[in-house]
This record gives sequence, C-alpha cells and structure tokens, in this order.
Amino acid sequence: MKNKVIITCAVTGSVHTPSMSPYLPVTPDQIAEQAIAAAEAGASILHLHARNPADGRPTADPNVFMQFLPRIRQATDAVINISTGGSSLMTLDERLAAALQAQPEMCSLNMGSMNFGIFPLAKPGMEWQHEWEPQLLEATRGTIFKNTFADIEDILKRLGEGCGTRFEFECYDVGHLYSLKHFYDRGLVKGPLFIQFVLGILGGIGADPDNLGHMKRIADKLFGGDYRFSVLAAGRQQMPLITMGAVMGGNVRVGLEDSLTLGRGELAKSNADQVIRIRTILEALSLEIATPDEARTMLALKG
Ligand code: KMH
Ligand code: ZN
Repeated sequence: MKNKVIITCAVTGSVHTPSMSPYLPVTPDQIAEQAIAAAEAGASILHLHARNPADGRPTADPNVFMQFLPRIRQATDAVINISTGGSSLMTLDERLAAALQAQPEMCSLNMGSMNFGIFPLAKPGMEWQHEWEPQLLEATRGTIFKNTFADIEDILKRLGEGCGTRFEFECYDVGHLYSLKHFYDRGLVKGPLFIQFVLGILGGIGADPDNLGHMKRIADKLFGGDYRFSVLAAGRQQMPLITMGAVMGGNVRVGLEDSLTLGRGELAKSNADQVIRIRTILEALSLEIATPDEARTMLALKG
C-alpha cells in the first residue's frame, strides 16, 4: 500500500479550559458532534478525553465517556483512542477506568514522568468563567505528569495484553524513545509501533524543526523499520511542524487538545476546521490521507 498519512484528531484533552475558547467541546454532546465532524473531515483516529458536563473540568469518569463514545462509534468507523494520561491530577486507576471499560482499539501511553507546564496558558488579565480554571493551571506547577516504569508496565499488561489495545506511544523527549526501546527489547511492546513525537510541551523537547529531525533520527536508530511516527506540536507550532512530519514520511495529529488556533491569532471554530486545514495542506503536497481501515492495517490494530 502506498504510504498514506493518518490524521489523528485530539478533540478536547485536559490542557485547555473553556474560557480560552468558546469552541472547545466540553459537554458529551459537543464532544460527540465535534468528533464525528472531525472524522467526516478526514480524521481516521479520534483521541478522546472527557470533561465534567457541568463546568468543563477534565474528568476520568467512565460514565461521562459512555455518554459520547457509543454515539461516535455508531456514527463513524474512526479508530477510537482513549487517553490513559488524563491529567496530572488523576490517579493511575482513575486514568485507566474508561479505557478498561470501553476496550478501544487504541490508547495513548505516555513514555515517562515529567513536568507538564500548562500554567503559562494563564495570560495576565484573562477573564475566567470558572474558578477552577486558573486553579487547575496553577496546580500543574507543583504536580508531576506521572508514568513510572511500573505504571507503563501496568498499562501495557492491563490494556495491551488484557484487552488487545494498541498504543499511541507519546514521546515528549528523546529519553522517552529509549524508555520505549527498553519495553520493546523486553517484548512487552510489538511493532509496528505508533510513536507520537510530542513537541513544545513545557517540560519536554521544544517545537522546532531540528528537534523533530533529531527525534526521527533516534527513532530510526532504535526501531529501524518497525515503527511509524506521527507529530503533534503544541500551540501555534502545530501546523508547520506536523506538515514537516508528513513531508518526512510521518503522520499528523491535530485537535483542540493541542492547539486552539488555526495559526497565529485565529481561533479554530471546531476540530474539523483543523482537520480540513491539514488535509488541504497535505493534498496540496500530493500526500494521500489514510482511511480508518487503512490506518488499522498500517498500525496492526485489532479492528
Ligand atoms: N496532551 C498531549 C500533549 C494523553 O492524553 O495521554 C498528550 C496526550 C497525552 O494526549
Ligand atoms: Zn490526550
């Protein structure tokens, strides 16, 4: 099969808050509607978090996930990818509860523990709709976004071996690639790996072309041909760096989890807006977009 580009859309995440954009989906209806529209626009993987329907605060409650997952599954054939990272304020058991219940084809898996700075998103003079928003941002100054080696092994066993789920391995820095290699060498993860190069999170590697090239060089050295990569970049570096990733032979992740804009200063009005933007760029470069079933084949998912 010709090398096609998989578009993942990360629909809401747990980084941005409702005051930052009126277009951030927070209720189950909004998450379902935006996820379905993103799939219709060309996203073959939907990376999903949940939010408290009352106030938009990130939640790991499986009952909330179950208010939008069946709807998305019924309306699209996109690959469902549930976050196991949740937010740095959730315990590991909380973070895994929804995925263990839904047993999706794919889950994210953060390849290490790190500082994860979202507090710079609190701009001076910002007007907040909810008290919890600046509080959550501030709380990330003193918490660790945690996945110890034991946590990673636990996730691989409970979701990977237990449910047949495969992973989007989130690598926020070069060291995470070496951690992934450790699990690969032990036979706990199997190719073709799907590695997400995460660029531009405060606490991880910066979002610039050199760093992307370096992540790819190290991944080539460690995994040879037994992996596929995708690129996500936080904030306004999103479109330029994911485009570069696709030109380098990789896949792309968009979505309001990673950036609220379509570029400098222009809010994206939906997740589908970002899918359409990257799709237009890729097609103009004569790159073809993978369907969900093509993504399943490329990544050896259970289907
Ligand atoms: N927030 C992203 C940078 C997860 O949900 O497990 C990474 C992410 C992690 O999507
Ligand atoms: Zn996520």
